[in-house]
Amino acid sequence: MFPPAFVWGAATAAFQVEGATTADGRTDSVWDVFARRPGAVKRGDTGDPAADHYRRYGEDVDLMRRLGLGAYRFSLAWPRVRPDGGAPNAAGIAFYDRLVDRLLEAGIEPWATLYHWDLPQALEEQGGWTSRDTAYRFADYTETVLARLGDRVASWSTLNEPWCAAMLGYAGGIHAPGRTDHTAAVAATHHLLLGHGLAMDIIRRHAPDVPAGITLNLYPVAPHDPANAADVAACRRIDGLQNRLFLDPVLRGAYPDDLLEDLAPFGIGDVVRPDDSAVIAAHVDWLGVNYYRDYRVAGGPVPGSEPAGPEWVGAGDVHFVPDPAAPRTDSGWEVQPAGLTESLLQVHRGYRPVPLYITENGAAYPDVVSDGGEIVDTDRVAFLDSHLRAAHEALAAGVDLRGYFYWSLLDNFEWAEGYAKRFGLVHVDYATQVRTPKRSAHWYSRVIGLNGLG
Ligand code: GBH
Repeated sequence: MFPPAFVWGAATAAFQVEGATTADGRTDSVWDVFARRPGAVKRGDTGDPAADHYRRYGEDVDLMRRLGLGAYRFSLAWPRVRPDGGAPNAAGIAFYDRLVDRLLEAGIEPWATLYHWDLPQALEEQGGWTSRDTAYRFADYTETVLARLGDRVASWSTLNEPWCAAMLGYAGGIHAPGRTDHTAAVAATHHLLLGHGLAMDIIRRHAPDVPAGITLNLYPVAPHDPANAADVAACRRIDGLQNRLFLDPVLRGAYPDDLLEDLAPFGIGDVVRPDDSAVIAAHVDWLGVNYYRDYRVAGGPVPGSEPAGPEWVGAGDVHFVPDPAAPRTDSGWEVQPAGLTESLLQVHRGYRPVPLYITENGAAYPDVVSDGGEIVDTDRVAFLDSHLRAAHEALAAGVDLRGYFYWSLLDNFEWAEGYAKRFGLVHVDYATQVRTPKRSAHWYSRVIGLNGLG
């Protein structure tokens, strides 16, 4: 059993589900432009049609209600709300107005994320997140959203996974805007966090009673050989870049000293101004943890390992070591439920007390259709079951865990992987846009009804 007020939800993100990328005044985001770059996204997939959620949100809310979801975590598209990062666009904001009202009518809490990676392309052309000014433009956008929806949203999140936006987008070249410049990625990291802090202040002014926080993707990191000093050092660096670079400024008020040193050659000292740390450390009411897998790392090559890619800025010689015993999802990621307990404990033990939500956890699996037409995704059911047990273990260890959001409600645009990787509880036939709840949806619905695993 989970605690009585535990929040059960599912998540999506604007660019991954909405489609309708030119409707009602929306302009290009960095992802529209990146997806048109040959080779950037598998099979040349783009943000259209996605799950056509922009037009089918009513049907989707009905589906959520039938599944018994208590909350729906979605993001707003900045280029709908302020096209080109410029003036507010009433027609674009109106979509979120309709969505929020519909959710409230259905008795589902709207959990809104302000930024899930779809920066207006016009702002990227002025430097994007490498420019300090973008943090202030994000604050302006936040102001527009809060003025309209502040009172009706149940919980606000500023950013989703700034690590991905900064490191995969500006250093790894894997995500939009597809840059491969380590100095740019460090500047982007800081300006995203600054934008978070500025946005928190605006949320407080418009919606002082509504809880607000930030969502980070956390991964527990372990040394391949704990007795090997190079492996231990590699572990410190990867844990630093992935977890502490974001957790520390938000929850402790300063970047860790070891990272300031590791990132000095990439200009961290040039972008951080003395007053920024107080802005970034604005009080958050909760921290969102997105959990997918864990990492084992070595300080040099070991059999079966892969060298760290360019997104690991300043990590030096690091190799990621697979666990041959772990099952894998369709994305090739190891299924490591114990890592979820560990990530939650890392925050619980290492930082000030803060309520935690699992804002994403999920897996891609190919659909298996049975004779009766049912999508029998037993792998996903097993994934959910093991991760919910891991979440429950964290609760038993004293972690203040308040809710769980499955990623994702619907099959959707899985970024550089396009539509081939399906994370949904609900299958989407992209040709007809017909929605079919998979076996996992029914299984999850039962868990919600029982408030436990039974
Ligand atoms: C989350 O990111 C996102 O918030 C969500 O939008 C996404 O659909 C979901 O996970 C599933 O991926 O790093 O080289 O392996 C989690 C972090 C970042 C993990 C992109 C997969 C793929 C490129 N994800 N990453 S790589």
